Amino acid sequence: MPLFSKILIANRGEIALRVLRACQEMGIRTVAVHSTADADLMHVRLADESVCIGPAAAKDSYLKMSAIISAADITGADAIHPGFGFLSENATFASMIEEHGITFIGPRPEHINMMGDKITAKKTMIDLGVPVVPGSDGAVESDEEALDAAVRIGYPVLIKATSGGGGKGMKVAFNKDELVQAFRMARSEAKANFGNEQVYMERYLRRPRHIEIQVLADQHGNVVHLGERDCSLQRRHQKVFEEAPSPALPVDLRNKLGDSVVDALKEMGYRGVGTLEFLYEDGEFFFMEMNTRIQVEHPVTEMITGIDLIKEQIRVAAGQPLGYTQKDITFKGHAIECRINAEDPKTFIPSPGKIVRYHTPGGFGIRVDSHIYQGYTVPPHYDSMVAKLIAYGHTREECLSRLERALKEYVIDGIKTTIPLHQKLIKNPDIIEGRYDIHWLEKNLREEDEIK
Ligand code: MV4
Repeated sequence: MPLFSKILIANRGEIALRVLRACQEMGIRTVAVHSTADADLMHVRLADESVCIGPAAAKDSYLKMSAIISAADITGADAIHPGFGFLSENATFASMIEEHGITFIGPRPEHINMMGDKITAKKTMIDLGVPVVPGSDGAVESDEEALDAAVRIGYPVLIKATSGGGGKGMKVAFNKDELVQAFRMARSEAKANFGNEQVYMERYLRRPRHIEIQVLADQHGNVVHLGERDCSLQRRHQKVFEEAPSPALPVDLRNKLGDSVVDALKEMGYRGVGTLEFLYEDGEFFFMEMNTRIQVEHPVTEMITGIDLIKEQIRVAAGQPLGYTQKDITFKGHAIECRINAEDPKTFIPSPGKIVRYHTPGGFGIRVDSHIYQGYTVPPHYDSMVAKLIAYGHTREECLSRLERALKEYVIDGIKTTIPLHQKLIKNPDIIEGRYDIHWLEKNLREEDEIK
């Protein structure tokens, strides 16, 4: 079956280059689209064709559906890869593309919509037998309903926006005196942030880990899982450091959860890549949300499975069958990703600007996914992530030692980066031992501040 002849990459930065590299290896021509601030991006130089789609502000370029679809029409692209962020989980965009006779490299619009609504996502997973955080039965609309639900769930409870995700507008209530105010605040923040005031409630887990499962499905009903990633090290809901496998997860639990997730997605008729996010506490898993896109941290899964997730995304979007089953997938060794941001490593204030000297680490077990180069100017308009440093080792210890020496080799001069933060992190006894939960990083950054 022929794949696509030309793919338009509707993204920027590191992931745009990652997709371009996959296309080139597959013999597929590429179209880069970029804003006026991004003409110097590496993938724009390497693409077969490029189209400027608007000014720097994302809403006028990378989020402008008409501009992107026009660029696809003009260049004759037969598929669009949305990357992550921007329009990657926009069901309207996916439908519009398909109406133009262009393939959206991603799930069906119905599944994007279904998972974009967090209440529907949870209900779906409950019905399909996936373990879910105990909570309200759907939306909570009034003070009385909130109080009733909290009694059933048990305090502390967490109030979340139906249209949310990424932790925005979440409120904890430890008792009934705190609940009504928390409920009202959550609703007004949800309205302001997402234009939808609907909220739901969950039992608040105090010190869980964030563990997510990678899945891959073709259009013929074949679904596999590619194991988990531990993404507990976050700051303000931004992941900082991710690893696979999780240092906290016994192998039998991984297989059990993986099988349950695969069964659920088969039943749904899902296609494409996806990630199910769970909280893990005291040996128990609780589904929170599903992301219907490729994720930033996909490389750690690639390193321990040997599967190129971007190529698989392209193949299944073209209708090709997976060609392997769950028992063909093996997990080997350990991989860790450090997200390197153009930020002050202490204050996290963005540090855009010109890179005057650049030297990337290399050698056995080291991978750098990045679009930056010497002489490149990091623009101030977008996300501050400029590189992902990924280390692989037969053991977690070897992986950490490779990271340590690669972080030492890495030279990025002219801007501030979070490399020093990672250097400190990987020398911390808790990190070395794999003893951390979702609050570990912020707590440790706070304590460091207090010492000084
Ligand atoms: C939770 C939770 C505790 N209990 N849900 C934050 C982002 C959003 N996707 C879900 N989040 C959380 N949901 C229940 N029932 C704690 C968090 C949370 C968190 C989750 C993952 C990684 C980092 C986090 C940091 C703070 C809170």
